[in-house]
Amino acid sequence: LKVCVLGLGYIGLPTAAVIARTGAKVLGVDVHQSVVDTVNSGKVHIEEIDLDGLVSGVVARGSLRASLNVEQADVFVIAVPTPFGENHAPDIGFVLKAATNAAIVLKAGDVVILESTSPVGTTEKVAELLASLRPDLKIPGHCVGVADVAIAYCPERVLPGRILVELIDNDRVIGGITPRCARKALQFYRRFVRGACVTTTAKAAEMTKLTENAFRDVNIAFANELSLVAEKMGVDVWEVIRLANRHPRVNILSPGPGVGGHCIAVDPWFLVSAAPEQTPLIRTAREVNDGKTDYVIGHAAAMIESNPAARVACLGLAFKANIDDFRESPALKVAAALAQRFGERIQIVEPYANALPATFDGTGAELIDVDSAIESCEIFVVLVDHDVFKSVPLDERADKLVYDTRGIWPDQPRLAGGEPLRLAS
Ligand code: SAJ
Repeated sequence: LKVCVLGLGYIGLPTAAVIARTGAKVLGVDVHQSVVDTVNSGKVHIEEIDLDGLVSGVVARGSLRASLNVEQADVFVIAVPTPFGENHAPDIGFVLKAATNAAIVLKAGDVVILESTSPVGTTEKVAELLASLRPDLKIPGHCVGVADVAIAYCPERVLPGRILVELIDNDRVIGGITPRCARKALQFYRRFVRGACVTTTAKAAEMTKLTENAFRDVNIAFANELSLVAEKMGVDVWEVIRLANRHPRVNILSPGPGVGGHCIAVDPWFLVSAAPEQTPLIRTAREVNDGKTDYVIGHAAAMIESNPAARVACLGLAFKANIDDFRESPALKVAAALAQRFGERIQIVEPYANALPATFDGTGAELIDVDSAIESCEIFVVLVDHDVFKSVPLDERADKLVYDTRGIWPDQPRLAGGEPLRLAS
């Protein structure tokens, strides 16, 4: 079996490597020469647990290679980005470009699968495009009788940090332009997926993916809203959530400094932009989560202003715990805003960074380690729940003024009535 994976990013590269491990001959295609060169040398350009070993193995065996150009294959997997542009409208330009490239080499019997998170209807647009580019082929949805190729949508659902495990173990939703397309795509996923593979229509599969991430966003927004209410009431929100979650049908997520990453903070907008009138809840959840970041900036700034002599440690820049991914990170946004405003009073602790990102240039903020922060800083703003932060014992931080946006230190002393604003001495 020959497989061509278009897009060698966070999803495409692990997917290509996992398929190559099954013995298929995989060509990974990317628009960046540097990515192509890195993969061909058996290395990886992204951080993901165990990915480097897997890629070097399959490249050395000749099962995976990379190129700038698409070649003939039996299965095409499109895993390119779908960013959003002006007014949160999704941009499927990269998907259409990838499909256009595949169209050149497409032949009867091939399967084309879109994995990129996409607005509902995108797979049908891909079919339409292929029909217009290849009038010599019978394209599903655009022909009578049995089509020459199969076209399906199968969203990725993997969690960064667990990608290689979840690619195999998670259930997959496979949506075909026709039921026959879904069955063809199913045969392909059965090669490497241990989870259940369920088939449906392309549109239902597209909406399912968006729904999963919107569900999580709405639930995080609920937790973030609760954190504001609890603060106003002078109640510990973490305590309330812990207690409420003892109810058998309640499962509240964790508040934080906002929602980051490239999925949960983006995908709900695909639903909102497609059906603005029908999505007040999903839109508001997005606004609540983005608003929480601004709230945290304001609250931390007030603490810092009230203690003009204190030095401040911002703990974490990553968009979530125990990863080195800083894209769309609310922690980074908060730390950068504080550094812009308070300059060299701000120290950054991020064990997953070798240097501070460029947004800190000229602010005077410095990257330090946890021990230096404990020695030199009086105010701690906890922005990421990295395990290394959680393990700092109370006796090393009892005298600190702490703004813990992630609730990692439930034993931290608090003044009655909520967060203390001023250092005792
Ligand atoms: N977060 C909270 N509170 C929580 C949970 C998360 O504030 O209780 C924050 C995180 O700190 C982070 C953001 O939300 O900033 C997103 O983190 P996440 O762990 O919820 O999700 P991602 O973006 O790493 O991955 C999600 C996953 N989707 C779901 O869980 C429904 C993953 O399965 C998807 O494959 C991925 O999006 C994707 O690519 O769409």
